[in-house]
Amino acid sequence: MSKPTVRALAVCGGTPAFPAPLHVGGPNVGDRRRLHERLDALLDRRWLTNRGPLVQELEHALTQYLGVRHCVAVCNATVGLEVAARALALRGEVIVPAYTFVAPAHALRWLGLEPIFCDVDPVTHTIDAKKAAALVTPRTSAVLGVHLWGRPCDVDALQALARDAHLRLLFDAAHAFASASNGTFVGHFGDLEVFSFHATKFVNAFEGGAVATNSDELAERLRLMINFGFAGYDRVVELGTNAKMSEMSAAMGLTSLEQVDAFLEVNARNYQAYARELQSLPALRLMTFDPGDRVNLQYIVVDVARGAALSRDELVEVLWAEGVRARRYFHPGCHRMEPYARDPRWRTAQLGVTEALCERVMTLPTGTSVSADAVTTICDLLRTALEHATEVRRALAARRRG
Ligand code: T4K
Repeated sequence: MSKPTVRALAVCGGTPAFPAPLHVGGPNVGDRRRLHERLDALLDRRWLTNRGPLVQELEHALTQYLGVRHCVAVCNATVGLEVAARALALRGEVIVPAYTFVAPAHALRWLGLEPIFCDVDPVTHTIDAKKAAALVTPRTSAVLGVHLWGRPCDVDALQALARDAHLRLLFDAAHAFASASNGTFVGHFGDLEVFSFHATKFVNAFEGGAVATNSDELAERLRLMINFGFAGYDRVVELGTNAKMSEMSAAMGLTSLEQVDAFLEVNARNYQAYARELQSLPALRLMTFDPGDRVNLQYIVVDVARGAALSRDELVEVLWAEGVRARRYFHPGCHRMEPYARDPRWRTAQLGVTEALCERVMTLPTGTSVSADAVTTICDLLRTALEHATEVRRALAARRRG
């Protein structure tokens, strides 16, 4: 497709570039035949959940892939975080980044713990370990880092903080399956790490997750807790819940896991295509990563420079009109969401980096549902919009007036 003229932009009355919407997080499907075989087999077995053979196979495959001692499959990462917090006997306050999806904060609050929101690093978007250290009080029991965008946190600094302040350290690794820091896979850090296998994630199990740990003791507690505390047919030895993964989810998880290399390749191809195309648009800065890290590139993260011809929100509106469902992840920051926002502490808190990122960052579609040509088209749309900002802004205002 040749570069669109401003008149061809959908906000200016043109035809949307993508008749079927392109999503951030459009699922990676994998090999359907393998999935169907697994689904047929599980139906034939009539064993649908409660740590059936597919869940066991998935857990084994995950531990093999990551080289970690234990992976406990769970129904989703949010409940996985709740169970993890209980298994670690957290109490009082837990330090979490403000700039992330709301799930980790909610998981803590759901348990009656108090999330203490910490600002993030402006370059990596992950929790700022120095600022986290300044938030430690006698009531703090843990730090919960989030490997945002699949990029490992500064694990060394956080491990040092946890050791020196006698805190537990856990990671929300929802975005970070197959990511690694200096050759060590995410899954090995802190006391434990929680992956998400939600439909939109790099590896998906429709809904699902896994808690990875190298601690035998924690793994045992987690296994009891996710199954009502049952240690045998009718023997309950712990407070528990139902956080089990179903066999159907495990079937999808295994099918997805078999394709990790292919997914990594597609994400790298799309990332390079975005990097090439966005090079000529200095107002749009594509997130870059440390050479020592391996990142699964499941998120294409673009920082719209302050002073760009169009704002992040205007660009997102232009893209939505074209069928490109760019997201304002993670606006407006967890501390600005309920129930936290009503707390005077968070209403008045100044988390400068988080607030700036919330205003400037957008994520663009990638994954196996997005071709390299689609990436070029998306970037051409952005280029045309930025080059004709005055006209685009006028068109946006007219659309809003209806
Ligand atoms: N920690 C972090 C850092 C997280 O980002 C998340 C979840 C969690 C913890 C909790 O993990 P889980 O408990 O979910 O395992 C989506 C996901 O629902 C959510 O899982 C994810 N993070 C978050 C970043 O994105 P939403 O509400 O922003 O979007 P949603 O689910 O409507 O999906 C995004 C787009 O994907 C949609 O516009 C359409 C497309 N889509 C979605 C689904 C479900 C598809 O094309 N097919 C699909 O099946 O939360």
